[in-house]
Amino acid sequence: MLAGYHRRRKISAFWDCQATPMQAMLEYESYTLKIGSMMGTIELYSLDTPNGQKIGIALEEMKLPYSANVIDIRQDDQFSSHFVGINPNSKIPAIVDPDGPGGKPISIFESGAILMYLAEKTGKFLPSNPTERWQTIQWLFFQMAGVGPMFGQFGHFFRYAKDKCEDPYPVERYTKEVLRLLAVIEKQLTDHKYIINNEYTITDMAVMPWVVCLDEFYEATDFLGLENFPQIQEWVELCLMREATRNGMTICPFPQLGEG
Ligand SMILES: N[C@@H](CCC(=O)N[C@@H](CS)C(=O)NCC(=O)O)C(=O)O
Repeated sequence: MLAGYHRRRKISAFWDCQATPMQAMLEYESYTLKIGSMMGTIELYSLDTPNGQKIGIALEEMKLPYSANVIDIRQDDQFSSHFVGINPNSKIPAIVDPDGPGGKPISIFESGAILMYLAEKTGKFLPSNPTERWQTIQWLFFQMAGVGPMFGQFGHFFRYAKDKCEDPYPVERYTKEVLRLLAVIEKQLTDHKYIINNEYTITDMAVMPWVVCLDEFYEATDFLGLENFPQIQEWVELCLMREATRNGMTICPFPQLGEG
């Protein structure tokens, strides 16, 4: 898988580049697509941000064959015509499954939809019991509509745009919302090992990278007082004890800037 990843990274550097020998590139693309579909290899287009990591975790946990393509959003790869053809919304992550419904290729964007698709495809990490299944979907939507957008805005104003905005209001507003959401998760985990009872599901895969991100990307551990959420800490450790989960978080690393 990683060999495929390195080979394709070289190609991705040429996307939208006028000087590219187009014929050779198209032949190469169609060759890798043919080989990929023969093997049922899922093409992942992503980067190791929290939204991207969710899908890496799912692919590794579900043991699906995949090929990882890094989309460097700092270099505007997400606006290349190739990627826009896969996700018209120009955001990572996205996948192309050559073996979709009816054996036909399908491309999917929005990390929550991808997680549900992969869970249905494999019959893993989305409980079959209807009550637990809907609880899983409910908490997945809670992540998609609440945790992701709110934590993301917090990180933007707290870390990345801190020199661009002197008004304290955005940090105050999003800090309050992040703490409120953390308290909701903390409560849910009080009598559950994972978010849905004792079962690791796509919802854990969706929420956990965002909690890790508060520390690793935003460096906000002390500011937010994350030690005040012991159930969350314990659950993050439990998730990270899973080798496939740890591996999945690193499959689309940020290229060093200046790297081809
Ligand atoms: N709701 C989307 C959010 C995707 C998203 O915001 N991706 C970010 C990286 S975490 C991105 O691609 N940003 C690039 C840009 O905004 O141009 C999902 O969960 O897939």
